Amino acid sequence: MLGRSGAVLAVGLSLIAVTPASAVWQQYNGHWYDLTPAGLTWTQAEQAAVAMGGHLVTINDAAENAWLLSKYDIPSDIIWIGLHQPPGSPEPGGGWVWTDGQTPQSIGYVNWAPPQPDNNLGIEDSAQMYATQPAVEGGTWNDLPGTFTGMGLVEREFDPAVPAVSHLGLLVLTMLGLCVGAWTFSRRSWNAA
Ligand SMILES: [Ca+2]
Ligand SMILES: [Ca+2]
Repeated sequence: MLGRSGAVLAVGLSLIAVTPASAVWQQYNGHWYDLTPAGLTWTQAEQAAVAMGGHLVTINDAAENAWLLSKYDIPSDIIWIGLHQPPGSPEPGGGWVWTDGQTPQSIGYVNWAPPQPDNNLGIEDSAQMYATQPAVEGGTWNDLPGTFTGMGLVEREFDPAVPAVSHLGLLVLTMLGLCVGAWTFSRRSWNAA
């Protein structure tokens, strides 16, 4: 009886833990991309990206940058990318790091719009991608205050069409399995006694 109810509970918990899928994911080079809702600071956009099963985008080369611009050329809003500058970094060009831990140096690619990053007013620590309009050069990057609000460009490594159980879900299922196993074992021991 517990086995059946345990299985039902496990299925329920796994469904809760399933990463929500969006209807507008677009695939490129084995990764999937989408936008967060609008009106988010850089940090909120990254949190939304994580909730969507990914992170704010890491742009590895000019081809990925060009593909992103072809799909997400949105002049009406700030489009956050995953490049961020921790507090205390040497200004204006030091310390920049992508959400996945890679750096422009480790990747060997940047696409700042000259003279960016400029740390304007001394408060710019988060990167946007310019649209083709009204910027002079679409697809280039600019540092902005992370407190500004816009949409985040999300990149995830796993197919959104295949629901992925989160680490928490796996942990819960493992614990549940151990409990059911222990209960079954103890019951057999009791019956054998
Ligand atoms: Ca800065
Ligand atoms: Ca700037």
